[in-house]
Amino acid sequence: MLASSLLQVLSYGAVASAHFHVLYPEWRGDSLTLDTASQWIWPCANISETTNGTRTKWPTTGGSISINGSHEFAFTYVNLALGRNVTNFNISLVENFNQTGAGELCLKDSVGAALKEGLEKSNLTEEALDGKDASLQVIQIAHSGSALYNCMDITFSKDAKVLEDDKCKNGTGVGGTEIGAAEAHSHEGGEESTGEDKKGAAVSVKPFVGSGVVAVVMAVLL
Ligand SMILES: *[C@@H]1O[C@H](CO)[C@@H](O)[C@H](O)[C@H]1NC(C)=O
Ligand SMILES: *[C@@H]1O[C@H](CO)[C@@H](O)[C@H](O)[C@H]1NC(C)=O
Ligand SMILES: *[C@@H]1O[C@H](CO)[C@@H](O)[C@H](O)[C@H]1NC(C)=O
Ligand SMILES: *[C@@H]1O[C@H](CO)[C@@H](O)[C@H](O)[C@H]1NC(C)=O
Ligand SMILES: *[C@@H]1O[C@H](CO)[C@@H](O)[C@H](O)[C@H]1NC(C)=O
Ligand SMILES: *[C@@H]1O[C@H](CO)[C@@H](O)[C@H](O)[C@H]1NC(C)=O
Ligand SMILES: *[C@@H]1O[C@H](CO)[C@@H](O)[C@H](O)[C@H]1NC(C)=O
Ligand SMILES: *[C@@H]1O[C@H](CO)[C@@H](O)[C@H](O)[C@H]1NC(C)=O
Ligand SMILES: [Cu+2]
Repeated sequence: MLASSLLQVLSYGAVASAHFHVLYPEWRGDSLTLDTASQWIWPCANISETTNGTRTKWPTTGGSISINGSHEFAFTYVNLALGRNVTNFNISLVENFNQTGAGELCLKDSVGAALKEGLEKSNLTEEALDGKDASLQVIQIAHSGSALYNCMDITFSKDAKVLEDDKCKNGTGVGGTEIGAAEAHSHEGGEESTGEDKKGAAVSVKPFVGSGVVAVVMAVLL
């Protein structure tokens, strides 16, 4: 009996600790229940854009992003790919971010500066973005070092708004901190691999010292 309840705890732990839900914008599909889905599969949990077909209108100045994490902490990235059926998530909206506390985490309006910078690099204006389809990719890397993926399909709209406060909350004890590049290199033991995974995951398309640092500077300047 002890053994079986231990087993239950372990298997519950394995499931509960290995995944995250996307709350907003609506995700491509429920990667926890769809048969062929797995959050371990790059770039979008093996869910194609047409599985569900839902696209959320999202502001051209950057919209809200809300997830429900199951880890006490996880390095969290949000990337953007412009177009449809795309795998080139080369615009980084959130990086070097350490989600702390399990539960609902909502970024209401904090990705605007990074989006602006990504558009500039892509030679696109905010006006040109209006009406364009795109996909967001959320990556979480937990203590095990493996990366989890989920994607959300959007259409940029100058008329779309960020979430209202009552729909965008952080759960009790949930928050996050910026990881400095130096700090991110200073893990010990098992966590060393998170640094490597990070590079492999989001970063085939960008250098380690990326736009996040610049985005922070911009956020301060703006
Ligand atoms: C799309 O997927 C989400 C998450 O699984 C689900 O809530 C929603 O009902 C789906 N929509 C359609 C049109 O299938
Ligand atoms: C990915 O999804 C396809 C169907 O869309 C399926 O045939 C394939 O087995 C899935 N891959 C994995 C590793 O589950
Ligand atoms: C987040 O996930 C936990 C565990 O599955 C669940 O109890 C909770 O209701 C979820 N919160 C939201 C806002 O979806
Ligand atoms: C996206 O891919 C799906 C499946 O591979 C395909 O049916 C669909 O036509 C593609 N859409 C675009 C816009 O290329
Ligand atoms: C991330 O947050 C967790 C929980 O607060 C902390 O233990 C860990 O050291 C943090 N990691 C980094 C690199 O900031
Ligand atoms: C953007 O434009 C500049 C100057 O015309 C060019 O050097 C650069 O390669 C362009 N970048 C992209 C991503 O197209
Ligand atoms: C991202 O890739 C797309 C095409 O795949 C390209 O048009 C765009 O300029 C790239 N943006 C950056 C910031 O590299
Ligand atoms: C949730 O926490 C993150 C990290 O501390 C913060 O950036 C964000 O603004 C918070 N969200 C809300 C709705 O307060
Ligand atoms: Cu996990």
